[in-house]
Amino acid sequence: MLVSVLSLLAAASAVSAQSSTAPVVADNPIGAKYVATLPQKAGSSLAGSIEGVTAADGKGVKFTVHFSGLPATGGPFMYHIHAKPVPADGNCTGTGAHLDPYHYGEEKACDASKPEICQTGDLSGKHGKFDTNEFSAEYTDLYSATLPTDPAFFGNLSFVLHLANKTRIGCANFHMVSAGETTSEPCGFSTSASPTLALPSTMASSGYAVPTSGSTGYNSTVPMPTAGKPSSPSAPSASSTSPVEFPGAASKVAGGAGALFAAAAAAIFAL
Ligand SMILES: *[C@@H]1O[C@H](CO)[C@@H](O)[C@H](O)[C@H]1NC(C)=O
Ligand SMILES: *[C@@H]1O[C@H](CO)[C@@H](O)[C@H](O)[C@H]1NC(C)=O
Ligand SMILES: *[C@@H]1O[C@H](CO)[C@@H](O)[C@H](O)[C@H]1NC(C)=O
Ligand SMILES: *[C@@H]1O[C@H](CO)[C@@H](O)[C@H](O)[C@H]1NC(C)=O
Ligand SMILES: [Cu+2]
Repeated sequence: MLVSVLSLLAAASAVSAQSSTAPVVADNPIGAKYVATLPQKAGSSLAGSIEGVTAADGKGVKFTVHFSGLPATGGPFMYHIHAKPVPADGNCTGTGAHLDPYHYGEEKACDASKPEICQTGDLSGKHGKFDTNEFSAEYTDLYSATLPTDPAFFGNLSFVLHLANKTRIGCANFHMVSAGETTSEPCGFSTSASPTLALPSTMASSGYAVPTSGSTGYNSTVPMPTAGKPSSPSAPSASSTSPVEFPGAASKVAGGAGALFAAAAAAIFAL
């Protein structure tokens, strides 16, 4: 009996890690700005940057994207926010998978007409790939966060530029230009905004960069806004591959998991 209860609970918790819809992030700090710039590599003309600024009324993030010097073949090119920063050695593989706090997964392509179910980090899936030597775009992504306590926060992460076959041809870390100002301060906590904290944009790294002697120019100890310790929900952990559960996930699967939980609970009471 106990065994069957445990297996029911295991099945239920597996179901609760299922994907859920990304909410529109409506409380981003006004004026918050993060920038990531690809470093110049010897022998490569590839250049680019992504800037993310809190969009109007704190709803979503306005991204300004520039790339140039793309190879003549290998497109269409894709770019994403990844779940981990670029490591000190500059190896883009170290950025892990895409930022995907609501567990859409890697298997299904993003349907741009349903951006709320895509991986929050799949910027080119939601807003367009490109197949040109140069590319510029500006758009608002409603599911990205400049609020450090939001699961879709990207300010301490990275972006990766890929060939169509997923080869990572460049990556860079986001750095804070401004933490912005929160309009409301629930429970007296403040994000102690530092509106004009400028960080050198050269503090970025890319995959397979030849290490220059002396310094890598990269420093992973980026000052981040410390907006107090969020108690919930947790952001995706960089060091863990196990799925993070979010409150929304469980309610989305009320039919499956809820029924299983009910069955399990009933079984426990029957013991
Ligand atoms: C990806 O495409 C590039 C350019 O077409 C090619 O040079 C490279 O070998 C491909 N990599 C893989 C893993 O298929
Ligand atoms: C980058 O990291 C991956 C995975 O850790 C490893 O397989 C690969 O050899 C590394 N590449 C370089 C150039 O160090
Ligand atoms: C990024 O910042 C958030 C909020 O402070 C934190 O929860 C998360 O662990 C950080 N991620 C990384 C990869 O440092
Ligand atoms: C990075 O910053 C930390 C703290 O400011 C410092 O101790 C460290 O030496 C720096 N590393 C590099 C590579 O600049
Ligand atoms: Cu990617």
